[in-house]
Amino acid sequence: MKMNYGNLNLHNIELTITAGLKSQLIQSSLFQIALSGRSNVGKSSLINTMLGRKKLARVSGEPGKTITVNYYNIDKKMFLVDLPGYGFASRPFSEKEKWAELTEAYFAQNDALKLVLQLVDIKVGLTPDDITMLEWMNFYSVPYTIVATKSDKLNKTELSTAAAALAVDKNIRPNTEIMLFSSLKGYGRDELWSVIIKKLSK
Ligand SMILES: Nc1nc2c(ncn2[C@@H]2O[C@H](COP(=O)(O)OP(=O)(O)OP(=O)(O)O)[C@@H](O)[C@H]2O)c(=O)[nH]1
Ligand SMILES: [Mg+2]
Repeated sequence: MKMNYGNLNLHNIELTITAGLKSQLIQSSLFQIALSGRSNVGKSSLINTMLGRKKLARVSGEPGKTITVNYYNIDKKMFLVDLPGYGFASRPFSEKEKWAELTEAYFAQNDALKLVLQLVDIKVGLTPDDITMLEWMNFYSVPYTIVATKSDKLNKTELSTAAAALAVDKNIRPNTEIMLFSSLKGYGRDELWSVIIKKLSK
């Protein structure tokens, strides 16, 4: 498993904070790459795959349990930030409120945020909540790339059809990169790291 990308040494990683309160959000100039997506889309699995660890980020059977912003410090050079998942229709209203409050606070005046990796389950496609999230990022000019997760669930033909549909979807900013990813198979890892490294060196 490759553990060096650019000048990042992936052996040097720590979960700095699991922030459940606005006051715990990190105010630092260290670059941030954030992961956004609905509960169960595969955010934690992607973090484990990207960082080359099996159990650093908790992979949950039950979605939407903890509403926290998790900051992973990568070799003291950047943060990979796991944002709380959305789309938990059956969860209580108080949780949705907490999600909105924390997420809005995270995005507010965050100059350190270089890119959002917007995760979309390739088999499910865009959900209404994904569309709301995209509209919001479009409006605020937040830079994002689409990462199609669980790509192992489709065969080659289905995969190219689904990716082509995303590429022309009007909810996604024109010319947005659509990256295919699978934590199960480990593919897309090198490609995603090269996107991150490119952003960091800008
Ligand atoms: N087939 C397949 N399953 C995956 C993949 N990535 C994640 N999963 C499964 O999807 C489920 C949710 O994965 P998580 O990584 O916990 O998803 P999450 O987005 O972090 O979910 P929350 O933390 O609840 O918001 C788990 O059962 C994973 O095993 C993948 O690449 N392929
Ligand atoms: Mg998770």
